[in-house]
Amino acid sequence: MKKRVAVIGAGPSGLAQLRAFQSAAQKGAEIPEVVCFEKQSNWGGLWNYTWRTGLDENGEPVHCSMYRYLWTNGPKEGLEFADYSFEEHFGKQIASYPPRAVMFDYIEGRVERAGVRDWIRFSTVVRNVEYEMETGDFTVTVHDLAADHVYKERFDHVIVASGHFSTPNVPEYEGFSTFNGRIIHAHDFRDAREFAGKDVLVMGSSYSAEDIGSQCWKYGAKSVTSCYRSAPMGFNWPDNWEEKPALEKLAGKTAIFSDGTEKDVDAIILCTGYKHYFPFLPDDLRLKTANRLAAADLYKGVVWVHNPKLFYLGMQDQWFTFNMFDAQAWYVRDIIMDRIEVPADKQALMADVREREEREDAGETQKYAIKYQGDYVKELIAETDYPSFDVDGACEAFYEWKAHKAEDIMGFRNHSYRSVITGTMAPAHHTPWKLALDDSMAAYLQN
Ligand code: FAD
Ligand code: NA7
Repeated sequence: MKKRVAVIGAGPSGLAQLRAFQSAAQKGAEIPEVVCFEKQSNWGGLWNYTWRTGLDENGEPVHCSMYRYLWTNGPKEGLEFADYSFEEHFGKQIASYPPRAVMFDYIEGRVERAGVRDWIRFSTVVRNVEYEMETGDFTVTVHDLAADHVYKERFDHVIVASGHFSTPNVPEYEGFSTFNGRIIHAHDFRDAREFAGKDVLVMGSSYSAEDIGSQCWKYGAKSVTSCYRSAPMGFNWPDNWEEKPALEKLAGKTAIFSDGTEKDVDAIILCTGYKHYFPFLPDDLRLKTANRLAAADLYKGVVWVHNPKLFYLGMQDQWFTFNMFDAQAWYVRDIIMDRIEVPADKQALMADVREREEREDAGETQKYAIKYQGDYVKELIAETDYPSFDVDGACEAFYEWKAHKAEDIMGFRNHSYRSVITGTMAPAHHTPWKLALDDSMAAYLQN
């Protein structure tokens, strides 16, 4: 009997898994039966934009955390698929920080060509996964939302690719319940124009705070105030952007910070991160980890040490994204297809996790972290037939990107980088980012 493999989620990670199996089949290998369950009605994961917030048309939590006018926050040269370049997809080289719609088109292009759409059961949410000791397989319970039908199927392996930037971490501060303005989490932020003319407070000092604050600034907020719990972002902000230490409380519309300073604000956007949240998994299968590079309990970053028939993709904090998900997916495929052996000794699996954690903790700089994740990508691709590429070159693009941000936070997206897949230099975009208000694919591709 053919093995059966369940993939949960058809975002970039789940799609990487489908493409990995399809590419083995294309080379003549006998592959397992692969079934992908996706709760949304289309693929692309977070990149599949919706205007909706809260609950979706089926009453499920909306997955999307992306917003209008989102351009990639790192250079595309750091995430390019090694088996499907931007040039191959668009027929030409394009500028380095594509808007979301351009990225969605690119993600979709590879899997359309692979012909794997039929492997996906859309509008189908995974409700429960259980491992049966006697039979050594998993029972997966799903809800077909379109047909309103719940059913179970058995699988030899389960691959969790449901993402971890969708369930918001929402703290509460004194005075929130009596504030007469909008308080939203980044997950529910959609259109920066809503905040034009307003004094906006963004809480947090990571990617969401930086980018959502920048969006609000670009689309006409009167002022942006950001506040940090641990460390400031420390960029050279425009004149109407001020960075403050931690919020202590609100008094009416006045935000009071830990240094005693105050600012009247009209709206608060909580850019306070996300939770790894797997409501469909029981205790013995459920990953509990901080958002870090060495995710807890995952051998080689993907194999669940407490039951190596279960895998997780993309659960790390991310410098590398699409090409790292590919490296992981090819690796998991080869374990399932008995091309790569996982040590039978659980202590060995846990020792691997410990070594990764210690090595991550040994470094303090962002450059160290980028190289650490680059080395991880190299480690995995060395063991499979995923096309090898210049990972160090991609790290270089990330180092340059960091320097460009330090130079000019509202101008870093005007820079171009060389593709490590095709060797071609990206053209400069026709309009500086802060003046480019139209984020459509047609506008972007006019280069
Ligand atoms: P996701 O994209 O989250 O996909 C997971 C999929 O699983 C979804 O389709 C979801 O519907 C499905 N799913 C979840 N639960 C279930 C269930 N129970 N049953 C069935 N299906 C389920 N990365 C970059 O490289 N560049 C960027 O510029 C960038 N910007 C970002 C901006 C924002 C605001 C956010 C939040 C993230 C950004 N990222 C960016 C990182 C992003 O995590 C990755 O690009 C990528 O989307 C992760 O892919 P994934 O497949 O692991 O997860
Ligand atoms: P991150 O990178 O997890 O950052 C979360 C931020 O929120 C970080 O600055 C935290 O401060 C801050 N935080 C968390 N809890 C609190 C509370 N209770 N009070 C104040 N501040 C808090 O999430 P992002 O959304 O920025 O980025 C996630 C992904 O989305 C990323 O990959 C991007 O590509 C887009 P800390 O530094 O821990 O003190």
